[in-house]
Amino acid sequence: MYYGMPVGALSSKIAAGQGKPAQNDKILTTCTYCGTGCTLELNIKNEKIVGVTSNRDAEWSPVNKGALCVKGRFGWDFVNSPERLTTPLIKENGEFRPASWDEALDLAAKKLNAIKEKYGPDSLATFASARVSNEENYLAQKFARAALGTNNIDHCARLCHSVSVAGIGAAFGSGAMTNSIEDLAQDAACTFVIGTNTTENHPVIGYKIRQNVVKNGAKLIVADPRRVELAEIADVHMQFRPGTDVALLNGMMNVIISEGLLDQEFIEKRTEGFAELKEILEKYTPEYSAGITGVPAEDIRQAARIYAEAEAAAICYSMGLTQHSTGTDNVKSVCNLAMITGNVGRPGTGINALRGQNNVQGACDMGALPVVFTAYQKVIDDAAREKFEKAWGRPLSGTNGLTVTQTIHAAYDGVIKGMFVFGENPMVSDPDIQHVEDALDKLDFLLVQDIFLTETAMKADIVLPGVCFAEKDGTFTSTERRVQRIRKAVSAPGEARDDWWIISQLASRMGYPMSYDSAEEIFEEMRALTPSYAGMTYARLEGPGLTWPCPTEDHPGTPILHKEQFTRGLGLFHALDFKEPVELPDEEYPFILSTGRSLYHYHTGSMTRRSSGLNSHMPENRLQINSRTAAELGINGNEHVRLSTRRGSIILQAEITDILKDKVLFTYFHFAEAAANRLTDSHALDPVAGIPEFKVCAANLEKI
Ligand SMILES: Nc1nc2c(c(=O)[nH]1)N[C@H]1C(S)=C(S)[C@@H](COP(=O)(O)OP(=O)(O)OC[C@H]3O[C@@H](n4cnc5c(=O)[nH]c(N)nc54)[C@H](O)[C@@H]3O)O[C@H]1N2
Ligand SMILES: Nc1nc2c(c(=O)[nH]1)N[C@H]1C(S)=C(S)[C@@H](COP(=O)(O)OP(=O)(O)OC[C@H]3O[C@@H](n4cnc5c(=O)[nH]c(N)nc54)[C@H](O)[C@@H]3O)O[C@H]1N2
Ligand code: SF4
Ligand SMILES: [Mo]
Repeated sequence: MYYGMPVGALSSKIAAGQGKPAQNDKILTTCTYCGTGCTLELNIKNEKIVGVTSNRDAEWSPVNKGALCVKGRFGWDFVNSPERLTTPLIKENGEFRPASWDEALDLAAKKLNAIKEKYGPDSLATFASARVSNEENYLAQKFARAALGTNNIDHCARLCHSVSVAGIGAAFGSGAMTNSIEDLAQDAACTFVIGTNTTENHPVIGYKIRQNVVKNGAKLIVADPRRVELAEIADVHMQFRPGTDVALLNGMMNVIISEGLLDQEFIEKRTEGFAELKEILEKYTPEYSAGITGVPAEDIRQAARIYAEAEAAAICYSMGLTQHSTGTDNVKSVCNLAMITGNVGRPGTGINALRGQNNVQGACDMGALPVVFTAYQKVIDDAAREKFEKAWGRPLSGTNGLTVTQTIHAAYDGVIKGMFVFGENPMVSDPDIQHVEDALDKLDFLLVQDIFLTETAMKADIVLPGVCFAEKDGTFTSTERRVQRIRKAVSAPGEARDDWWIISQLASRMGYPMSYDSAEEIFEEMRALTPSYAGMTYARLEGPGLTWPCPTEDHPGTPILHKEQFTRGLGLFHALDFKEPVELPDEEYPFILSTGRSLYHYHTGSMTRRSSGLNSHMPENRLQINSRTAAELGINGNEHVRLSTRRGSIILQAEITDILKDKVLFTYFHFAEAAANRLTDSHALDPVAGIPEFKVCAANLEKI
């Protein structure tokens, strides 16, 4: 028996496992939604998924031990949707018509080759996908580099944790979550949650953090402009002005230094650059930080003390920290905080960048990024390039490629002429959708490979039908760097084919032969080129999977990074001054607008809006408005309002709530017909990693 459909209380968001061993009609696999990496059993009857159960056995369910959130438990009916793509589609006179695989693949190969010949390989770009497997991402970047001949490949990590790869990379030498999820469940004496709405967006991790507080008495600090669910049980909730994270963190570090709460030994033995940090922190007294952030100075003091005095303190963060024009600084700043208190390299400590998508960690590890091959081997490094040239039998470009955001601007400017969008939906997820649409309209050729005819696929010249997680074999890498299997449970609809098959066919028809019989064969090729995955095999991944680095076949994997020393040797402090967000409120646009997620929907909604159980909980977009703001504008409740920025405007339902402060607004980006990204800015970017400032822009609100 399930513990009922979710109705809001946390307990019902997490349904407990059934504890039965998997039977023949239950296929164990890994969840396709968030990066937590829960395992689940797809229940199959007459070749169709009829339900999801889970297994409590830690051997088969190492992360969630049978617990699942509503998306894992109920978000599977999209698989059976009649709207799935079942044949290739070719656009003629503005209309799609079904086509055979031969016709569609030959035409796509011809079009891509023609652009390559006429304008050169760097006029082509690929968006890979954090939703698909490691094997498929490995092939996508091999396709971009060896078949198209360019490093123009990137994916949604750009919009997500690109600043973590840059920021933690600069401070520690390796830009991934440092500790394990289990650490947060039992070893952390204090958890500092900054810019992650964990109970909605990584619900099983949120549940563990909560249990650690309620059962083990761990301390909890929350920094979020909204009173998110974890704030209700926090020792301190710092409800600050969006975009002022560096000022808040500097304030906490100022207290830690002035009250002598730092870990002198750790700083001396394991880090460099402390003197510069200390100097800049002098002006960030709690009173000074309070002036910028709006958090009472006494709360900043209390948070600093709780974090610094804990035996082991973990920091968890996600998009609230990263999606800013100062995203890289924000990430470096939490690294500073962890290092001055010696909270790295031990159980229950660390910088836990909660990676968003089911396989975003893997897509990065596989080199679906414009500057690196697999395992972050740089394309500008001659030795690395030679290694891949030898393995792939092609000369490769040593010029860094374009990011997602640069690619859209380059298409708009006519520099990018052809694009292959594989498992992404930028017409809903990228900033300033009007600009995205104008850019895509300028392309000579757009190829989209998806499981649905998405808003982006509608703009394509050719659409190729891939298959979803339930229909294929492969591996996903979760936020804690755990590589786990996905297993084929049902057949693909119609003529839809494995994504890796489609990419190899396309490459071969372009004149770069690729031939594989299985996902495992691709995994074997990948691990031979990828030091951190070298010791993994499908056989070893049966059971609880393995965490990287796992360099040899007898290596047990590495749950905690930077134990004895940092990947870069010494940890590096960065002296950071607070910088304001790019667009601040003014007379014309007097509100701060932030955008993000709901428990019931996932991103551009291509899957969750086709899952009736989930969609019924939130069928349309909403705008969270504080009651004072609402009263001033005469907005009384359940009514539609117009929300505008300098980019555009949308109409959506008002939700009056005091979980956020006066003058701050929050909306969701799941709804194409009232898309938050009509409003966001494609020019306000982090200068290092290029992430857009999705969390702050200036907006106006009107009653209609
Ligand atoms: N249900 C669901 N789960 C998901 C997803 C989904 O679409 N739906 N997506 C997945 C993906 S890819 C990702 S990346 C994660 C994202 O997971 P989260 O980061 O948890 O999601 P968000 O809702 O974008 O933002 C988190 C919080 O940041 C706060 N915030 C806003 N501005 C600021 C600020 O200036 N500073 C700070 N510190 N906080 C701020 C918001 O109030 C919000 O509570 O979720 C993953 N899980
Ligand atoms: N305003 C605003 N915008 C945001 C954010 C925000 O907080 N605010 N967050 C950003 C973040 S963190 C992220 S990660 C991005 C996400 O942006 P996207 O990655 O564009 O969003 P998804 O909806 O996950 O798109 C994945 C696509 O892959 C398809 N798909 C799923 N499985 C498969 C498969 O197995 N094979 C194939 N071929 N296709 C498949 C789905 O149908 C869907 O169309 O959005 C970003 N955009
Ligand atoms: S917490 Fe994430 S991985 Fe686990 S069931 Fe929910 S969506 Fe899936
Ligand atoms: Mo994300």
